[in-house]
Amino acid sequence: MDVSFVKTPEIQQLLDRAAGVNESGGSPRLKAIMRDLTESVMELIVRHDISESEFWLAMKYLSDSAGEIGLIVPGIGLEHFLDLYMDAKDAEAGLTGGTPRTIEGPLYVAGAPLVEGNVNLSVDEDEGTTVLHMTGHVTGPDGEAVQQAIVHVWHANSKGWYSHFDPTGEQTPFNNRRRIKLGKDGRYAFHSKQPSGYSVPPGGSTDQLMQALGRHGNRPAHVHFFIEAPGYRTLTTQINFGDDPFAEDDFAFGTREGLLPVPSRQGDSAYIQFNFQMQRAADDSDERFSSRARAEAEPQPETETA
Ligand code: MBD
Ligand code: FE
Repeated sequence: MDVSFVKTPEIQQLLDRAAGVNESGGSPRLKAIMRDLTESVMELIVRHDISESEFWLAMKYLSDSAGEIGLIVPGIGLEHFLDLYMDAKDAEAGLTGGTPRTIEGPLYVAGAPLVEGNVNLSVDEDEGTTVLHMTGHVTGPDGEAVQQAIVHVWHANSKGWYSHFDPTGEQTPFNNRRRIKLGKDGRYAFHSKQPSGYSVPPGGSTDQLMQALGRHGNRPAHVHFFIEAPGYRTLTTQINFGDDPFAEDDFAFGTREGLLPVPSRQGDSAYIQFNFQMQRAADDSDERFSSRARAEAEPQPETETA
């Protein structure tokens, strides 16, 4: 059958009623979006002649995978699409320059210790891994040192697990997570136990989907950042290790040109020198974080910082 079946009066009336189009209450914006969403699903059903059994299999997948939505969204390219869309809107508005944004991912935890100086991120034992030393500065559009910057940094351990989300339960709450308060020179420096790449939980919903698509669920080793400072646009980004086997094949599409430094390796140490450039905020909302729901943990008493 042809997709135009969805455009018949009977289906169009069904869509109007289901989306509350002629009801006075509710949100007009949500009505419009819901109507388009439902209509798109109907068109998919017809275009691919989806059977009742296939449809309910998909619904079961959706309900079973609720806990992995934060992984499925990057895995199917939607989180990267949001970045591309924001970039395109920025370009249209003449807003270019600075460090590229890239996906946040689902593993940030608010409340990490606020520290200063050359910071150690890794509190827990993590045997056999290299020490990563990362340094650089944070400047604005004119090359000025950004004042009062806070660099939120988080990464996995050598097993690819993030504290707070580690199924082995072996990490303390903020291992490999800190908020670094920068001085007037806008310079940052930290060292930590070098992360390994991330893999989606074996056998989980994301893994099942990736396998069914003939794909894998691996990310290269990477380090996440939020950088915030008064007067500047909050930057969400990450660096991925340019020498990782998955550097060119990230399942989450988070690797971008300009964000793939190759560490300089000497003995048991790896060094990355990376400078960030922020854009100026046009208004208050630019300075804020997006309102995405994020994990939160109790701020910890100050731990060692060197
Ligand atoms: C990660 O560590 C990550 O950064 C992303 C984007 C998705 C899954 C796991
Ligand atoms: Fe990550």
